[in-house]
Amino acid sequence: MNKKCTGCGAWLQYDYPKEIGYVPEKVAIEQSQPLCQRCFKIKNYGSYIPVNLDKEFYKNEVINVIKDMDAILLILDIIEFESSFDKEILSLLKNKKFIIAVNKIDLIPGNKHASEVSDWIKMRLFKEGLEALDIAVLSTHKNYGVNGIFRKFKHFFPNGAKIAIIGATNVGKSSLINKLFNDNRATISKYPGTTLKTVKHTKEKFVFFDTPGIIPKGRLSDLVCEKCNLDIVPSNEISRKTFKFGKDRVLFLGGLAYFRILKEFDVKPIFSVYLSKNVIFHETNKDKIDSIIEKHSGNMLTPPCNDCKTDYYNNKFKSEIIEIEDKEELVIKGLGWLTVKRGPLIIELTIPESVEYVIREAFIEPKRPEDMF
Ligand SMILES: Nc1nc2c(ncn2[C@@H]2O[C@H](COP(=O)(O)OP(=O)(O)OP(=O)(O)O)[C@@H](O)[C@H]2O)c(=O)[nH]1
Ligand SMILES: [Mg+2]
Repeated sequence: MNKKCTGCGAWLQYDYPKEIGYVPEKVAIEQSQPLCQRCFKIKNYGSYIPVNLDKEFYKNEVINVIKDMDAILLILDIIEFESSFDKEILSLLKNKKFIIAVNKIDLIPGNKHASEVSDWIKMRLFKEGLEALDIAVLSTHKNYGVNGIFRKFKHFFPNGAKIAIIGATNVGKSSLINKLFNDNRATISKYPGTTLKTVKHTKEKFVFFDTPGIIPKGRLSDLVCEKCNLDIVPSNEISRKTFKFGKDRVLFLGGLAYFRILKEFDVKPIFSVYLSKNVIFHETNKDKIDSIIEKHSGNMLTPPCNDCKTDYYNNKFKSEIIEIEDKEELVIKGLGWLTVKRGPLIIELTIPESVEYVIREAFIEPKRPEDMF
């Protein structure tokens, strides 16, 4: 069969039910544009069907597609910004014309004007030596900014163009396709790795190529089971809690990571932590760290859940001393971030060794003292 699934791009086949692209023979014969069984189940039942393809498979697919393009549309996720602004992904933009779209702005806590978001992105691109044709601010959930993107392409390419939509897994590439075409053609899901091969969509003189997401390095959310992954990656409102802590107080972020305040100066530091609502905070003293992990991981300290905690704690952990100044943020990739309101904040952070963190100029200023613990 020489057809691709319109939902995920996999080549359709009816011989191997456990392989990607499987569609029952009867459906393949009767329907002109059948969906593979996996897409059918995701779309109709919201089921999750994991696919074990390695990182290189997705990356090579994207590298091949962009060779032949007039332009690239790189989608970033404002909430998972540091993972989606991955060096490997940015390297694909070299010598290409590109537009950046920052998606999921509906999840930003507080009021942030679109122009503030795009100025901040411009500054981050400049630091990487990159210049976009334009920057768009987007929420496919709220249908905000979608038509603006198409207008930008028409402006820069009045004769039409071939455009690859690329980015990390789960940033909303396929969601954008569905909004651009005002239908439900692409399979989208809460889980990373939904699109498997490139899918081509034509609109007026433009051809958009929805590509599989690239798996960035260093995300904590990739170390837990699928259920916990959903709990960690914010899909609706983000929780913000503000703390004023003295020396040797410890804050657990679920059972995933914790940090201890190492020093206290004249006044206690104040900081806000932003995480998915499903990650539970727990405050304690330094002497209780080990006993709390032993007694409460998988229940009071969750995620990780009881099913994946053993695998999670089998990772090698690192403890690193980090100093964060006023108006700076510490971002733990694939988990969340912490903004310092009154610093300096000197902590010892304990996270799995493969997880990366970044200190950046604050994007979101910590707010009102009334939500302070
Ligand atoms: N809050 C919010 N969620 C969004 C938005 N856009 C997409 N999502 C959600 O993000 C998740 C991933 O969306 P997809 O469109 O499948 O992402 P993708 O980039 O195509 O993912 P892969 O195919 O795995 O690379 C889904 O749960 C979407 O509902 C948005 O604007 N706001
Ligand atoms: Mg997709």
